[in-house]
Amino acid sequence: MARLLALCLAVAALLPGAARAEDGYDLWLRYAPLEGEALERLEEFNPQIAVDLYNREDNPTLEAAVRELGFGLHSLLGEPARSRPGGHGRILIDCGSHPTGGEQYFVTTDRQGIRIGGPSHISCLYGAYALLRELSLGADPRTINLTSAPAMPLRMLNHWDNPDGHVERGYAGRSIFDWWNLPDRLDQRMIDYARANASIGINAVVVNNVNAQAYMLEPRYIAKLKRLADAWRPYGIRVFLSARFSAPRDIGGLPTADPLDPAVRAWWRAKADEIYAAIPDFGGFLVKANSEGQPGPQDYGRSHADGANVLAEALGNRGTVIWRAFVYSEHNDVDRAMQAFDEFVPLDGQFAPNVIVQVKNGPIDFQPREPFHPMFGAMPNTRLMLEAQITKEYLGQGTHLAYLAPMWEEVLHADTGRGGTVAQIVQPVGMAGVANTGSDRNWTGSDFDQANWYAFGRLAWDPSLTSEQIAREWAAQTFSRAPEFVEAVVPMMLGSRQAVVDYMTPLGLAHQMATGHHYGPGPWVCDLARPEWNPCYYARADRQGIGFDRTASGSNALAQYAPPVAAGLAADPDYLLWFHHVGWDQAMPSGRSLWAELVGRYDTGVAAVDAMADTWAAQQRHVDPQRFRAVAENLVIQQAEARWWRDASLAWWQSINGLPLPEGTRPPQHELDYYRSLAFPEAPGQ
Ligand code: BDP
Repeated sequence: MARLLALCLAVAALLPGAARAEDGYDLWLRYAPLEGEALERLEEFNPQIAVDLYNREDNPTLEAAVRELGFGLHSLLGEPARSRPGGHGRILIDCGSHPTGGEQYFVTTDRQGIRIGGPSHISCLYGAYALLRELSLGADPRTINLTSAPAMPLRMLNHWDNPDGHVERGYAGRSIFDWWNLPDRLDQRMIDYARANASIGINAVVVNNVNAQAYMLEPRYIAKLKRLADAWRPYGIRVFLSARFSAPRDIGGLPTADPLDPAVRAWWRAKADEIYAAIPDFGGFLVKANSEGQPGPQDYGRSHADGANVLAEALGNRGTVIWRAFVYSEHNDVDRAMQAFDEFVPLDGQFAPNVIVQVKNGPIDFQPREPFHPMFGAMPNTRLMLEAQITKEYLGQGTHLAYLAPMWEEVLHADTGRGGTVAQIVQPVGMAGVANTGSDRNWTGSDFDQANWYAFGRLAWDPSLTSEQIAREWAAQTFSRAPEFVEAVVPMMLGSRQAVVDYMTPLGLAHQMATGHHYGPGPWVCDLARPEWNPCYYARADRQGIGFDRTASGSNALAQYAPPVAAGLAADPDYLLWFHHVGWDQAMPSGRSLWAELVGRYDTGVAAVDAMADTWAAQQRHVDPQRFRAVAENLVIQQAEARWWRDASLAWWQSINGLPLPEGTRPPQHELDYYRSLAFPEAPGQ
C-alpha cells in the first residue's frame, strides 16, 4: 500500500459543533491542550494523518476517524497548532473493510509513525479514539502500542425517552431526540451524541422508553428512525426500538395481540419487513411485557417465551428481541425479589436463538445497593444481558455526586456460583444502561454524571477495567490532568456511591424513597395500593427489629442463589437487612447494637459528603469557573439532602423502636411530622 493520501490537520475546521466553551458540552472529548513534556513530545512527533488509499473509498466511518483525529490532535497541540512543518509523525489509518470482521483495533508504532488498524472500518474509528485518549492522558506518541477488542458484542444505551420529549427518570432536561422535527431536521447534537458513544465503544441505542407508545411503530416514526440510523451508522451504532406488545391491536387494527394468533404473527412479520426496508441494519425490539401494567403475552395465557419468540420470528436472522425480566405482580404475594426468577427460570431453553433476556443488576430495582440478580447463572440455555441504570433514579437523581462504576464492578465481579461471575455470564451477550442524557447543555444535568455514561461504555467494552482506572482517565480528560487534582478527585469519586448507600439505605435496606418520583426519603409510606410499592414492605421495621427475612424462616429468596453464594450473601454485612430481620439491640461485629450501628452508618454517609465538598472546594484552581461552581452548588444540595435523609430516617425508626439515640448523636433537626409533611409533586423524572 504505497500510495497514501495525506490530510492536514486543518481538517479540524470541518468538525461542526466543536464548541470550546467549558460548559460541559464537550464531555471527555474536550482534548484540552497538552502542556510541558507531553506537548513537546507531540510537537516533536508532528502528527500528519494519512489514510490508506485502497481502503478509503469515501467511507463515512473512516472519514469520521480522520475528522476526530484532526480535531483532537489540533486541540491537544493547542491553538494555533504548534506542529512543525515537514515532520515524520505519520498516523496511518489502515483498516479492512469487512463489515462484520469484528470491532477490535490495534494502534502500533514503528519508525514511520503510528498505524491504526483492524478488520473493519469501525476498528479504525475506535482505534482513533483510543489513540486520542492515550495522547490526552500524556502518553508518548513514539511508543504507543494498543490492542483491544470489546468483551461484549452488545454495548447498549436504553433511553427512557418519550416521543413528546419527556424523559422517564430523566434529570437532565428534555429528551435529546427531536422526534417532532425528524426526519426533516437533524440536530448537530445527534452527531455529537454518536461521537461520544463511539468514543467509549457503545454500539447500540434503544431510542424510546420501555413503557412504549405503539405509534412509534407507524411509518412516520420509521422515517424518523431511519434518519437517526443513517446519521449514526458511520459511528457504528445500530438503532433499536422499544415495542409495545399490544401494537397489533393498538395500531394494527387486529382484535387481539395474542402471540399465537396467525394474524398477529403476520402483522409483526410485515412490520419488521417494513422497518428493514428503511433501515437494513435495524437492531431489533426491546420489550417490557406484563410488567407494571404493560401488555404482554400473559394477557392471552401465553408465556414470556411465546411472546418473545413471535417477535423473534418476525425479525428472523436480521435482528434481536431483547425481552425484559423486570416483572412482578400485585396478584402474587411472593417476595418481589423472587418473582422474576420464579417466572423466567422455568422458561430456560424455550427462547428463540435471537432472543436476549435483559436482567437488571439486582432483583428489586436499581437500588443504591442490591445483591446481584439470582437469574444470572440460573439460565444456562438462555442469552442473558445485564441492565444497569446510568440515570440515578435512586441515587440522588440530578444533583448528588455518585460515581456508579464501583456498583457495576461489584455486580460484574460477583461470582454466581453457577458457571462464572456475572461478567462471564453476560459477556457473550452484552450490557445495557438506562441513559442519563438530556437536553441540558452538559448532557447529563450534573457534570459528574458524565462519568457514569463514560464508565458504563468503558466497562461494557472491558469489564476487567477497574473503577479507579476509569475514574482516572475520565477526570483527567474531563477536568484537569494535574496530578494533585486527579489524586484528590478520584478517591472522592470512588467513595461517593458508598456515601449514598450510607445516608439513604444503609446495611442492606432498600426502596425507602418517597412515592412515585422517588425523590427524598419516605420510609413511613405504607398505604399504597400495591404492597411492594411501599417502603414499609422492604424495611419491615417493628418494635423488635428491622429488615426483610429472606432466609428459610422468611421468604427464602436466598435459596434462589447457588448454596455457597447464598451462604456468603447471608453473612455479608452490606446485605444484612436485605436478607435478615434483625433485633434493634442485636450485637454487631463492631460490638455496637444494630441500632447504634445503623445510626453510625447514616452519620458516616453525611460525613462523607461533607468531605467530598471539602475536597472539591480545594480544586478551584484546576477547574474552569462555570463547572467548578456547578459542582460546588450540587454538593451543597447533597450535603443538605444527606442530612435530610439521615434525620428523616432516624426520626422514623425512633418512632417505631422507641429507642433513644446513642450518646453523642445529633438529634434530627425536625420532628417526624415535618419530614412526613414534605411533598414534591413536581419532582422531575416521573
Ligand atoms: C423503575 C422505574 C420505572 C420504570 C421501571 C422499569 O421507576 O419508571 O418504568 O423501573 O424498569 O425503576 O420498567
